[in-house]
Amino acid sequence: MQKIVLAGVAVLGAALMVSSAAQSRYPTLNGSLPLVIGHRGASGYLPEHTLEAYMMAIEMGADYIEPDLVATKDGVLIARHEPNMIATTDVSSRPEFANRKSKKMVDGIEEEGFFASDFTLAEIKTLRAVQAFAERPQMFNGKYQIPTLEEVIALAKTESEKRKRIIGIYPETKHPTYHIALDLKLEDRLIAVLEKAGWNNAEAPVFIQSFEQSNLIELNKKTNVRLVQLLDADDVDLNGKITFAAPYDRPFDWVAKGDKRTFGDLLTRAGLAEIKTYADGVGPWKRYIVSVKSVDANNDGKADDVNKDGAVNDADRTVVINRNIIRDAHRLGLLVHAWTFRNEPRRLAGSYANSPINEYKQFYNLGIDGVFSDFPDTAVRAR
Ligand SMILES: [Ca+2]
Ligand SMILES: [Ca+2]
Ligand SMILES: [Ca+2]
Repeated sequence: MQKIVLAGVAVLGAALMVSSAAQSRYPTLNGSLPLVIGHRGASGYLPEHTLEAYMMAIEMGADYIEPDLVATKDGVLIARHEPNMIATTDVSSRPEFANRKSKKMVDGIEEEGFFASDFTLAEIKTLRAVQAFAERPQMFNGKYQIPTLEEVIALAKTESEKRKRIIGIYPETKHPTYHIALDLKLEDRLIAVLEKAGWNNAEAPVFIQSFEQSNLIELNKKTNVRLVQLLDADDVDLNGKITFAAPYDRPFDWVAKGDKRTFGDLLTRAGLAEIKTYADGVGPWKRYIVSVKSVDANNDGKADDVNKDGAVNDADRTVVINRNIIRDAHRLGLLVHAWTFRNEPRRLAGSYANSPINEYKQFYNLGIDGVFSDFPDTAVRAR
């Protein structure tokens, strides 16, 4: 009798899985639709990492919003892509902060600018965000504040309630080793904020991501929140093969401890199995999955300007499927969330015929579990 009941449950389970997979149309790991992650908010439209940019991503249908995290002098986690605020805020035009200009080593590279760790949160709140990409709208510069992680969580919760759908957060620990050297270690601070929000658990709508490995291994021991290992690279060669060069060749904690492997080694089957011991997914640069190949008809070793617009960029390249990383990762039960999807024609391979929809559809059809997009409206439309 018990056997029959169990068989019935199994059939019901299978039926549910089929219906949800059919619903998603795409071969994702768990049969649900690929997630649209608002990369730095709707950063294609508004200055990145502002509540306004996150709000726009939510309005456009993003499932997750993505705050990159750095620490202030007083140890508060704020949303910035870089510890150096010179390119994304108006700090360099503020005479009151002129004496804060300094040089610091960030992952082996010397930078000059205004670093978050030299400013209190109260001081940072007087700054205003600016658009860092010259080709994107500049009209919102000087209008929006720099948000804290707590404010980003509050926005996600309020909007989830209002819209009757769950909006998650996808925080990235930026430069964990650098922050340890400043005595502003990120991980316990992040856990404390998640704990306060009631989101320090496996069921919370949260993924924590990092390009470094040691801090994810540490986080895996301290929290049940889902973790994603990011995987960078330098570029691709003329044939579409991934190339490795510092500082994008390996996690900086590996540089610090002399581990000579590259991010590419983490995407071999053995590397993925290693990631599986501490993380729930991988976040590779999209070129690991679908790369781009150049034309070099004149054999000078450099990519040609195929579309003759005076610039050599992705529009002159054609797509080539690299290795089936999605399949390898899925076999191990790892999610795959790739980055970064952008609408600008120069960032789209010629094969997509100027339509970012075609790029999303290719990745969706390959079974990608999530996409980090600067233009979440397009990612949602393609889905
Ligand atoms: Ca990020
Ligand atoms: Ca050439
Ligand atoms: Ca061109």
